[in-house]
Amino acid sequence: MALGQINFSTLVGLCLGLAVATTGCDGSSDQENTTSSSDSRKLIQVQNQGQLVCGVSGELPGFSYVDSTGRYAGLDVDICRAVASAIFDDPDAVEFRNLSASERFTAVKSGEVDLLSRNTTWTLSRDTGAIGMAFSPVVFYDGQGVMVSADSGISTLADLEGRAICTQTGTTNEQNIADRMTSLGVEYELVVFDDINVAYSTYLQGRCQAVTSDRSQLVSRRSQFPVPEEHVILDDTISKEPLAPAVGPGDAQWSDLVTWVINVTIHAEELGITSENLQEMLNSDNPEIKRFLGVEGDLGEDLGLTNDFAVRVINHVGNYEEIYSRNLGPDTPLNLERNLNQLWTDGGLMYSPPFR
Ligand SMILES: N[C@@H](CCC(=O)N[C@@H](CS)C(=O)NCC(=O)O)C(=O)O
Repeated sequence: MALGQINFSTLVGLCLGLAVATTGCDGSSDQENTTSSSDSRKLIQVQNQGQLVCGVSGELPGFSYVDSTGRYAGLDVDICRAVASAIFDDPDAVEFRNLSASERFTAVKSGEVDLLSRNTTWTLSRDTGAIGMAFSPVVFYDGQGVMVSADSGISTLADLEGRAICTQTGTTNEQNIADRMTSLGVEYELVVFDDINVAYSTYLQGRCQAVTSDRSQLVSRRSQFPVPEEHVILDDTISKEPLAPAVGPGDAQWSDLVTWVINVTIHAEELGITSENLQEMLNSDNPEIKRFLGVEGDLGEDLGLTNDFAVRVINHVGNYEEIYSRNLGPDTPLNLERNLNQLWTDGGLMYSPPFR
């Protein structure tokens, strides 16, 4: 219903070049939601599709997987849902596509997916050249680790001399381990797989003495092992893995839209706005909050969205802290400390540019 109304309104706005008033579905009120025409071909296509097609891993609890109720869940999944909320006021207006590491960029370039939200490290060569993604802000600062079995006697990377290490092809992990072992002068055998499940089962069968990946992924995968305590992650963090969503090149407005939806989640945490207190915050006298929530100003319109797009995102998905806690926090099997993923005001790296 809401979906239909918004598509219709958008279509009318686009065809006639008119601004059309619609009503928000979050009960947020009396405030006017203005849908403006858009310069983004991708946004128009997504609006016409009536849903966002989002590329995820689908194999990684905490980030993207199908939970016990059959629903996609995880931090990467919530980014897809946040973008769908901003556009459609509906976090379920998403079709998820599982992509392997080596499939992911082609799927964006070919237009098979509208957004890639798949534990993907932002690097220079992925930003430029033949891959040429347009990356959005980092949603999780990670680093690469190495996991071994607790009784292997391996406690440093040097102990991996002459051993086999499993990882997935098409990843930064494959390249980073090679760099680190070369600089340490350690001879080892790298065994790569296109299918991550095979990489981990090969490790569990003992055919590789170690498996390497982003630390969050090692923790996520370990939580699903038959006996997680039998596996330890070495202290060394061998790389920086800033994980960020990405879209295809050449559509700056689409890229801005995804960027500012992510910024909404971070800025909402900074302003203390949650899905719980949102209605109260809509009555705030604070000019910054009024502008951010679209009670005043037209920040959303400039993105091709409604001015209450932040309200939609926070209402359906929550702020960054809510997203983090739900997927990776102490009540989840991953139980990952926020560390670098805290707000800048708490000593972390999460920082949104101003909403003005
Ligand atoms: N962040 C790294 C690694 C990403 C990655 O694909 N990791 C593998 C594990 S090594 C994974 O998540 N596989 C899950 C899958 O293929 O669904 C990158 O962007 O290259």
